[in-house]
Amino acid sequence: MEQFNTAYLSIGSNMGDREGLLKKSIELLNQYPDIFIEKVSSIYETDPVGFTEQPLFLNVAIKLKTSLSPQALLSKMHEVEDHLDRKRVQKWGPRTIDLDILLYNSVSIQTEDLEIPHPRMLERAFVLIPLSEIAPDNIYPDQTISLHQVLCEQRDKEGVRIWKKTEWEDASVHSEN
Ligand code: PH2
Ligand code: MG
Ligand code: MG
Repeated sequence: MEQFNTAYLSIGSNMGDREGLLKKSIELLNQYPDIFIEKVSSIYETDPVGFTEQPLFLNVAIKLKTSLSPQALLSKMHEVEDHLDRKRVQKWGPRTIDLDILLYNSVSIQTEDLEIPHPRMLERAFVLIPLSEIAPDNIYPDQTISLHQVLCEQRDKEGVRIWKKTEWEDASVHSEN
């Protein structure tokens, strides 16, 4: 099957075996025949944003190719979250795993259960720092926005620390290149 769409995802975990859960979620996504993981950023340890009285997160960004529509991709992501025992207890509270679509080609979608680009991605260093490792600077659909520029203007960058430089092999997924 042709897998011609490109999506960028943000993944976070702040409960249990955080690194194991991040890696497992990437493996599970890659097992779908219509999802092909192409790049994985380093892992960052990040201060919680929003509701701050909760454990530190590990965050990564990934790039994937897919033949799935944004909605269909989202429902696979929910399957992976369910498989990894994600409980939706508290909005922005602690979670074993959280998978969010950041970008899908250069589409803009605003529906009740899905917004692309992710509505808060440009405000979040825990999203932008991993993302800018694996995505071109001008990836945002509005071509006047440079990720690098937005990142330079961020204030909470200290809250994002490199935790493990991920070699591609560590992610247990295969690369085309
Ligand atoms: N996710 C949130 C809220 N706050 N903070 C960090 N550092 N990392 C996250 O992934 C995160 C967060 C809601 O999804
Ligand atoms: Mg989220
Ligand atoms: Mg989410």
